[in-house]
Amino acid sequence: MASDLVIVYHRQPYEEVEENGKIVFKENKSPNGIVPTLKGFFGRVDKGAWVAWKFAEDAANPDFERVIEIEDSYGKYSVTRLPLTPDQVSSFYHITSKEAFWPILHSFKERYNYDPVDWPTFREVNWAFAEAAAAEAAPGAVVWVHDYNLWLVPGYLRKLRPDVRISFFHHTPFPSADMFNVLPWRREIVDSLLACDVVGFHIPRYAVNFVHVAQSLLEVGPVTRKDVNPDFVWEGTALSDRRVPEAVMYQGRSIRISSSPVGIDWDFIQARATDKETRENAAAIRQELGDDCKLILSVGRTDYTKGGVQQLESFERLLQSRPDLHGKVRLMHVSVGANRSMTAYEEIQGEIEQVAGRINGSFGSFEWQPVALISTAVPFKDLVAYYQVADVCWITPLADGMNLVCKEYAAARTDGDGVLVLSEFAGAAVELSSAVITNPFSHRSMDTAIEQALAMPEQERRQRMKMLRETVERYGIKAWAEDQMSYFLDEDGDARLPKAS
Ligand code: GDG
Repeated sequence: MASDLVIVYHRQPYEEVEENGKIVFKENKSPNGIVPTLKGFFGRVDKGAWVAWKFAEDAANPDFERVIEIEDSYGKYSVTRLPLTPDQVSSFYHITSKEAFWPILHSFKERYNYDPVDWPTFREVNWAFAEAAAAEAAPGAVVWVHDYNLWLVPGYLRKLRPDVRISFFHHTPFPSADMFNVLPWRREIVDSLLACDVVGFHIPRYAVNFVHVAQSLLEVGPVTRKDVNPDFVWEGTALSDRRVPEAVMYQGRSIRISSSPVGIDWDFIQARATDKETRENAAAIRQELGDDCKLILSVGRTDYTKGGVQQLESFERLLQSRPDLHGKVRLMHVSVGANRSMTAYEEIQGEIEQVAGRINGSFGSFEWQPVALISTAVPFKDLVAYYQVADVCWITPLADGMNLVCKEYAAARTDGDGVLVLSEFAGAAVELSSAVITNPFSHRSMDTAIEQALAMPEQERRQRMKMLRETVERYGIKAWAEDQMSYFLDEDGDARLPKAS
């Protein structure tokens, strides 16, 4: 049956678990990550579909079904699983996406690696995603494509299915023209994105950058501009931008430009934060820490963009300059590698381990270990307990599309206490200006921010946390979802996909 909504996202929307020698599909209950939110849209349509990839060796199994029907708490939907060979995955994902696109998107020109890119393979894989989406979409359906590794899908899909409505959301930053135009495939990528009806970003700055890039490469027509939602606080950080482009004209078509920050599932985190197990867990962590020892928490994937090394170096300087803090502060640095096989991430993990080891070697004692470096994923319920205990949440990426950890921290602080120190180069800083905002490229800024956070009086902590919590609650995942859906209104103003009640 043709689908009204097709979501194209490289990851599968469920977990495959072996039970009694059989593979069963289990709902992925992880609240973090975008998958559950996207699946939430399936509850609004008669029929939804998802397109993801799967290793070809699994597909070689005679029982393999390319399209499977899933029924879970999100409704009924089908999943098309595109078999990709290990070489295709390595080429399209690990090399082209992670070694060429990722550094450019995050403005790390020096890490950009052009040489191993096999562009025909990237095209071929994107074509396969587009073909699968075209096969699933009902006439006039909405096809929602996610992230840069599928940049060419909109262009191919528009050719295959001129009738469908295409939306594309970027989860990463979108850089300036000087940076983006380093990519030799820049025109092809932008031409494909301009085949969309809507191109979405987290914050206005990325949308502005995209429009500049498009205008630098192609005949892109007048841009209408409007003031952003006045409830948002846009001033005061490196990424803030008060004006947002609304649409661009290209080849006679108008393409909407959306800027809408992804939020977190507030209700889910409130429920987790207030349940008995979490409370007990948090109390045990606090007891182990001791009353006069402060916990600084840092959580992020192991990635050079997340600024882990720079942060640990700042902590080292803090301990050098403030002997009075010895034994009185601990840093829990959670750095989990998602791409362990990649050299860039192995290198960064090695550097993190080296600095953490040096700090513990220089300052630690039998009773006190300044840095607890955690390199395996912490279960989310435990993470919420750590959020509740952490006196400071220290989130200092060098570049980050949004950053959900800082929002999760505020959501978990049902006690209204705690300090968030946040890099101005995280998209979240645009909304969360009541955090202690810091510039991770400056030693002075990093060092004063962490000292300020540790010394902050309770009244100020509570005032700032109140504002953070209000913002995070108001612009949660539901607000983002509604905003995204609002672009799919019919000409007469009716929503093609019914609004959530
Ligand atoms: C991309 C963009 C954008 C981390 N460690 C553990 C753990 N996590 C969870 C956090 C959070 C998620 O991972 C990380 O989310 P981020 O938003 O920080 O980062 P990316 O993975 O880089 O995501 C980013 C996002 O897309 C959404 O558009 O915000 O800028 O780069 O939810 O809680 N979760 C558990 N254990 C861990 O050890 N359970």
